[in-house]
Amino acid sequence: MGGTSLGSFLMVFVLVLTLLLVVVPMSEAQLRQNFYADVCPNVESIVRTAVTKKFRQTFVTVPATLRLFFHDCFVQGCDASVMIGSSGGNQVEKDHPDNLSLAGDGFDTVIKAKAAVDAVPECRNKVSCADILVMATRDVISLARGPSYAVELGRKDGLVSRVSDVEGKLPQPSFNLNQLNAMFAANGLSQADMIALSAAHTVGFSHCTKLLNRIYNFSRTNPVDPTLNATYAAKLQGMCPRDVDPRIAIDMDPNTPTRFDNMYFKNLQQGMGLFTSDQVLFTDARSRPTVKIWAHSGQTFYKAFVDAMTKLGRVGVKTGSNGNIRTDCSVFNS
Ligand code: HEM
Ligand SMILES: *[C@@H]1O[C@H](CO)[C@@H](O)[C@H](O)[C@H]1NC(C)=O
Ligand SMILES: *[C@@H]1O[C@H](CO)[C@@H](O)[C@H](O)[C@H]1NC(C)=O
Ligand SMILES: CC(=O)N[C@H]1CO[C@H](CO)[C@@H](O)[C@@H]1O
Repeated sequence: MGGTSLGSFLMVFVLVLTLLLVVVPMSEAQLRQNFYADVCPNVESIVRTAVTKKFRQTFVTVPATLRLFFHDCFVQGCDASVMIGSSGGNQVEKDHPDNLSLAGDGFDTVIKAKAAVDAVPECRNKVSCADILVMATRDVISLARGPSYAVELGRKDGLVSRVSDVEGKLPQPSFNLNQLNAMFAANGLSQADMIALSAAHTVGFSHCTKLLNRIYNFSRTNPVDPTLNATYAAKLQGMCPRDVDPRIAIDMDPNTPTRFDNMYFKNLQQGMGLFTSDQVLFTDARSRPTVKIWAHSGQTFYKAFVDAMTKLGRVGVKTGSNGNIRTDCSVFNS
């Protein structure tokens, strides 16, 4: 070994070390708790007050905000791009058919919380819509008597929202376990994260049209999905007749529809998962053990859910010049 190779070894070593020091923290995108402590110290209580007021007007605030957060993060990252309204002929994320039932109350919750934040002079235009959506989501979960947790903040709002970006990014109710795992893995989420997050279906509504195939047309030999509880299937047929008005929606958790609890997992054990993508978590032997544990222990589920929500909140976060702070959450800054 000559002096040159030792020299180049050292140079490479120093280079790699420098890269590690610089790149690793940057890839975490600098989210942290109390991000607004200096510029808008009361932001979390301002948002909570606005969300609580909206919650008292309608329970739909809870599922609508929670689902809006999920759809935001899975398409182009948690950057409030889902909130952009279409203008002229430009189709944006929320115009995609998969947005169905992104209930207006979710958008309204963020817009009202943003107005409350911006009404405080020192906070005006300092807090991103993406972060307001994260805080509002945390608040609706605890208002529905789910877990309370601290959120990481520091996201910027995205500069792009295209309907074409939604294609293939959101899970479908017909998905099997492999398809679910693949789509969540593409967002850095594990099977356990996927199962925990799916329990969001412990609150909220589904349009009948999303489950008709399971109760009337499942297969030629058996029109009702055999993994569906027969008593529940009959009840669903009562609420959702074949020719149902497509605007009719039903509770996704028939037992405790307004409570954020672990009933979702207990329902799965009874064959009462509403979608194929729900029930498969119990029928597939790879995910069943997790369902059983969380059906048994609400506290264990809560911990897994909070961890998974925190990871979901880190997906595709914008910082620096690839984002900004929108003055109106539904319009790009001009
Ligand atoms: C795992 C794959 C998932 C699939 C296939 C799926 C699919 C669906 C579908 C089809 C609906 C009914 C929409 C309608 O008919 O209006 C729905 C509703 C809902 N989803 Fe999911 N979802 C999934 C995961 C999630 C996750 C991870 C969350 C949040 C963390 C979530 C939150 C919700 C909520 C809260 C509702 C009720 C919306 C409302 O009442 O306005 N879902 N989901
Ligand atoms: C059931 O299947 C038939 C024939 O395949 C189709 O015409 C009908 O629209 C389907 N109904 C539902 C509710 O999916
Ligand atoms: C179907 O649901 C009922 C409650 O609605 C329950 O008593 C029964 O055990 C369930 N059947 C199966 C096979 O899980
Ligand atoms: C809330 C919302 O923006 N809904 C839109 C979802 O997409 C359909 C078209 O696929 C629009 O008609 C809805 O207005």
